[in-house]
Parts: sequence; structure tokens; C-alpha cells
Amino acid sequence: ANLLEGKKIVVMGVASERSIAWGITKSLHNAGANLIFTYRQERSYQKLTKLLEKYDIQAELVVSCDVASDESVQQAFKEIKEKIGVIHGVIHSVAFAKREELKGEYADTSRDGFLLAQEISAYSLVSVTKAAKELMTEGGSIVTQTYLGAERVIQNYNVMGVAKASLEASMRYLAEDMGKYNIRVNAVSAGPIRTLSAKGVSGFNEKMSIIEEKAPLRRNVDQDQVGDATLFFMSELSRGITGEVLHVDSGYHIIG
Ligand code: 0WD
Repeated sequence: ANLLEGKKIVVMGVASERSIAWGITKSLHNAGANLIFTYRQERSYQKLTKLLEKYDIQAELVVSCDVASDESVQQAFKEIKEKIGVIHGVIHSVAFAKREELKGEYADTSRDGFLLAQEISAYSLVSVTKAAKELMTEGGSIVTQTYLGAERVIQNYNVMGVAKASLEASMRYLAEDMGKYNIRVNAVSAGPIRTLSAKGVSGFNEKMSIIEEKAPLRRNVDQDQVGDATLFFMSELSRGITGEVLHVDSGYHIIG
């Protein structure tokens, strides 16, 4: 089904073939979307270019965007506006925390480590939404990626759990603001998936085995499953839904 025929969607956060944003890219591409990509590091740009070639996906545009800088975000969307015009969706799949904050006690979190995690992982959704809204004149959908550590204490996730709580609350406030422009804002809460970012979280392997043991579906999730759930949010199938957190975690979040 070509659910996204004629839709122009910006994907932020492809760093490798394992990136959740790459799983999303495949789902959106297969649904007929025209994709625009943003990257931070030159290394990610090289990887992205190779991946697009390997999978025979034609990008509409690839632009650099570091969400740590308002200027960079504004510049990226300005370029998208000039070269593409109207867009219909944004995939926000970006987060960062210092590795040393992702272990031990949350009580040891430093002030700058706390602020950095909030800035890159939560505030970025605010600045991106503000910039993207100007291009979403036909309405559309914005989806961010969150994790269960926002709702519950998950060992070692620490400062990132607090940043994800802030991200989810931001998503709800943004959903209210954007609703009047017919722009929906939602989050997908994925179970643990082995990616470059996941390597930074201590005890990551245990988190994956717990899902196999305790989740209703007794198996881990992958990037493609997150991609398809995100496709649902990008499509008209989810037109009645905004401000929602959808768990793609084999049902793990319902288990006590
Ligand atoms: O288990 C997991 N992997 C889960 C991840 C479970 C549930 C949620 N998530 C979330 C992450 O917290 C994140 O929000 O999904 C999102 C994507 O994570 P990922 O796919 O695990 O991570 P990865 O493949 O490492 O990509 C993260 C990208 C990085 O690419 P670069 O180019 O920086 O190497 O996040 C990006 C970065 O693109 N990123 C930034 N992008 C723009 N500006 C910045 C920044 N300042 N910092 C990090």
C-alpha cells in the first residue's frame, strides 16, 4: 500500500544501518514517501550515502543539522524550505548523554551532564518542531523516539530516563500547540535495540534478555517493527491520534 505517496518527510538521526531511523527510513520508503535526511557527523553522512545507494533509495535532499545549535536547526529547515518547499512529516530520532552518566547512581549526575542530555534529547524536539511547522502548511505528523526509562526507573538509564520524561511531556505540550495547524505529534517507545547509542548504556545485554524472558511476546523488537509503527503515525491511518506514546516493546511495559 502506498500510504505515503506524495508525502515529503524529514528523517533525523541515521548514524548507521542499525539506527532506528534507518528502520524507519525503509518503512517510509516502501510506503512511497519522498525522504529528506539530516545528519550531524560527517561520518554519518558517509554511512547514509552508502546506505541509500545499497538500498536504492533516492534522497530528495541531505542536509547537515546539529540540534545543539538553534542556528543549525533553523539553517537546515531554511534550506529544506528553499529546495523542497512544503513537508508533511518529521522523524526525530536523536538523543545524547555522556557515557559516564549512564551507569552507577543517578544521584551522581553532573549539572552539565544533566543539561546536555536535556538539550540534545528533549529540547531538540521543541526547536525542530518550531522550525518544521513553518514548512508543514498542509498539516502533517511529527514522531519522536522514546524509551520506558521515562516512565520507570531502569538501572543505568539514569539521566537519559529523565531526559526522555521531559521529551514525552514536551511531545504532549507540542501536540496541543500543533493540533490547530493539523499537525500531530506522537512518540514511539521502543524496547532495547542494539545500535551505536545503545552501546553507551551499561548492562544493555541484560535489558535485552529480560525482554526475551518477561515480555508477553517473549522476543526482542527490531528497527523494522519500530519503522512500521512510525509509518502508522506518519500515515492517515493514525489521523485521530496525537499526544500519544505507542510502545513497540513486545508488550513488556504491561508486565509488573
Ligand atoms: O535501544 C535503543 N537503541 C533505543 C533507542 C530504545 C528506545 C529509544 N531509542 C531512541 C534513542 O534514545 C534516540 O532518541 O531512539 C533514538 C535513536 O537512537 P538509535 O537509533 O539507538 O541511535 P544511533 O543509531 O546511535 O543514532 C543516534 C543519532 C546520531 O547520529 P550521529 O550523526 O551523531 O553519529 O543521534 C544523533 C546522531 O545523529 N545525535 C544528534 N543529531 C543531531 N544533533 C546529535 C546532535 N547534537 N547528537 C546525537
